[in-house]
Amino acid sequence: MTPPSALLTSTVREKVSKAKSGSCNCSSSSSATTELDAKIQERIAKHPCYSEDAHHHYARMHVAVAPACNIQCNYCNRKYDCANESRPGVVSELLTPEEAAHKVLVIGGKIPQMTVLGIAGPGDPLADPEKTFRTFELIAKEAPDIKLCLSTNGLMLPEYVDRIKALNIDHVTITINMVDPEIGAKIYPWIRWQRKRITGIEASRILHQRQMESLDLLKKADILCKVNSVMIPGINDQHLSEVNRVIREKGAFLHNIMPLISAPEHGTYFGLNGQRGPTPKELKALQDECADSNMKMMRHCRQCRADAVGLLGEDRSLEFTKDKFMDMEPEYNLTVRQVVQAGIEQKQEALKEKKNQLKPVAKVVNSPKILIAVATKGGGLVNQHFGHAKEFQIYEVDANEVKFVGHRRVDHYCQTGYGEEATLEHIIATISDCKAVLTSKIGHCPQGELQKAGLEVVQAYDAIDTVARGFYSQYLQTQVA
Ligand code: CLF
Ligand code: SF4
Repeated sequence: MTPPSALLTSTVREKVSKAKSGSCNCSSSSSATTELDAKIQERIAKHPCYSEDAHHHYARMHVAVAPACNIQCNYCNRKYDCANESRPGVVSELLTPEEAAHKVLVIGGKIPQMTVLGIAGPGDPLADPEKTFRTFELIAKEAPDIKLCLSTNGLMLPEYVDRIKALNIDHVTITINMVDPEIGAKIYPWIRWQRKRITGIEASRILHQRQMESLDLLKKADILCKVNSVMIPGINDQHLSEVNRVIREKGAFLHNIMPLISAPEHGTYFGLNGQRGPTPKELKALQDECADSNMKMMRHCRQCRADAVGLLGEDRSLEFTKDKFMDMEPEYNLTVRQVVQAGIEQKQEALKEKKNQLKPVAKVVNSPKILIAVATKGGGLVNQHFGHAKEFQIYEVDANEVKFVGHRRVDHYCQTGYGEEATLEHIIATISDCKAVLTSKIGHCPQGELQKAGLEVVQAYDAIDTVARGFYSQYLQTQVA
């Protein structure tokens, strides 16, 4: 079989390499600023975590090649995946770099809209740098159009920024939960540093210094940096706006504040001690506060597993377990992938145009804001049956915009082919602050129950923006009447 890399002409290689590395030269003129924005847009356009729009269309995958960790977080049990990028209690299947590369080539063929390969555990990728970098090297060689992405706690990052740059890894996430070591001491009981185990406030002081140094070096190297922060009520919730200020000043590109997920069965220090996570309302309030400071906030994170595959809202990892993917032939083909992705770009353009047409000519002042819940399988459309939704995307709507503000997980209503009453009650409780549910189809019974609970039901198959604006106009009329 022709190796996929041999399918590339040198021109394509050059283009791919430029798109992957990006380049931005700072300048104070406004045309340069626009150009800079355009260049950054190009770098994030197909990254489902760095671009909210991309997450409706493009998929990512993770390979679990790095099991070791060099710190202890109080929300982590090392029997499971790194909780800095994953939902607690999840165990991923560990792979060698060669197995991981094979998996990427298989999935790159089967899911041509898979544009990003991330390494996010199951431990810290830089506590096991050789496995991590060997994997990246293999993939960079065989699948040059796939963006490489790394997530780390930052302790060892300063040592590897040059290597990261040399490999064209253009997206790096650091989990930063504090900029004050006294607060850090309540989150991190120890770190392993220079072959010693350091505890107490000294551990957090070292971690903090290394994270700050990492931010500076990434900025200097022009690598886009996302910061993840775990919101822990009573410990760092009041402090995260300060973290936001510091990372913004240090040039981080995006801030992802994630809720602590904590339960006794996860066996973590916080779980066993009854530490609660934030409510959706508390999380949104903090994200809104940080967004007001002009920082780009990520609100569509799904806290995915270290072997996640698919669009962010879906998880196809079970289709590609090791026993299955090792028997599959790689079908990666750059030309096919480019054709499929060009089709997606056209659809995105059409949606954007439709959205722009619906925008009011001038900003409407004092327009009331409402929340709506959307059942979607992706593509920026209302296109999912109510009973099949495992999550609802939440949008804040007013006369000016339809803004994605988060998602809420639910158990799907039609689990056995019939509606489950208890599940419906839970769904209603989860989205009770919304004014409407937008879905492609819904049965009479759940529709009636939702209406009784004060939620309007809109059945449509169209762009989310269009359906949401249509509902909003009707809603305003009922308010006037
Ligand atoms: Fe993976 Fe993370 Fe890269 Fe995305 S995930 S390494 S930046 S490709 Fe994304 Fe998943 Fe949230 Fe992470 S939704 S947990 S932010
Ligand atoms: Fe766990 Fe990740 Fe923290 Fe390591 S960095 S202790 S793997 S959550």
